[in-house]
Amino acid sequence: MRVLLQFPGRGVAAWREALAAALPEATIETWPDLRTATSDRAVDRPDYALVWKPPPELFTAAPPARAVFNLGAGVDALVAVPTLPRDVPVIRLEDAGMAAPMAEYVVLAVLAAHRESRAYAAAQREARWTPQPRRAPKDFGVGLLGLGVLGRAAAAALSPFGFPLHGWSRSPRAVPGVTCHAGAAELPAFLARSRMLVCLLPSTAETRGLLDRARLALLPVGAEVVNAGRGDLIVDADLLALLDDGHLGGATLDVFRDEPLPPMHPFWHHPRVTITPHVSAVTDIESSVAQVAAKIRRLERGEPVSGVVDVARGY
Ligand code: NDP
Ligand code: OXD
Repeated sequence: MRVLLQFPGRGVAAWREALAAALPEATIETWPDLRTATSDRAVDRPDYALVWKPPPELFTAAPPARAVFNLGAGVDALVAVPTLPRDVPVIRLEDAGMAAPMAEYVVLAVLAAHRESRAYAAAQREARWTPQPRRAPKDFGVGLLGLGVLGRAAAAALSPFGFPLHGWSRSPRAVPGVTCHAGAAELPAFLARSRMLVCLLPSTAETRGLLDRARLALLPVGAEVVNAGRGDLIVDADLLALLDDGHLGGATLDVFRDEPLPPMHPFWHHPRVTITPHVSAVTDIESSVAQVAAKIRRLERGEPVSGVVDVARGY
């Protein structure tokens, strides 16, 4: 079995080592070394390609015969590659060690907002002793945009704190402890209940720009937004306008339209924006490789696998 591995930067060595240990029966080639070694000669089709943000020429030169594996949970970059083969399944990572850290990130942001950490940080800078009134968790609704692998993990991690939990998905879902909403028609009611809005949606044709001024304005006054899905789900200027006019209380952002976030972007110095550099759930190589290797073995036995992407739908 031949596996082609591509990962930008120097990280490819660690992926290769883990893959060789998990799948000793495979011959592993890496991109772009394969291209360099074969120059203009035709390359035998690899059985599987494991990729993260691949260049289009990878699929032209070495289209995989059995499957493409995305080395991340979000497939927005991959499905945008015009040469992505249409005759083999595209399979994404599911959790693979990301759900627990994502749940931590969400809990941290929600508790910080509930316990008024922005107000206390501002008071401390001015040496002001200003106790804020206690807010009951039951009055602090948390809305989860996206009830997939990560949204459900965040909901489970939030459940002990007593916040009313709401969720929104494309198709109707039943998640224990969560009042579930689905589809565009139910979005306004969901937003109106979200004192804290946590965005864990994929970036697709339907979700890009979803959080614009009109929708963000449906959140209760003082609401905070967490975005750990993708940067283009939010219209940056609309978020800033609602922070500045006092409708929104704060934003915790892990993902951005341009990454790294450009030095001149107004998010950097906004007093009520907290920024992390796309680290809420970093891909864990060992768990990811174990998951991919297990799925390759299932495919080799002719068995179905989970995590197959609907390329037309975009996730
Ligand atoms: P899943 O595919 O498991 O879940 C996606 C959820 O979004 C589903 O509930 C889906 O609805 C919902 N959804 C998709 N489109 C729409 C729509 N048009 N309207 C309403 N709901 C919609 O993905 P994961 O939970 O694994 O990951 C979510 C995203 O998180 C990834 O796509 C990626 O962008 C991001 N991510 C960010 C990381 C980071 O470090 N910041 C790390 C990993 C992922 P339905 O249930 O009906 O299918
Ligand atoms: C992913 C990510 O999608 O790291 O896996 O953002």
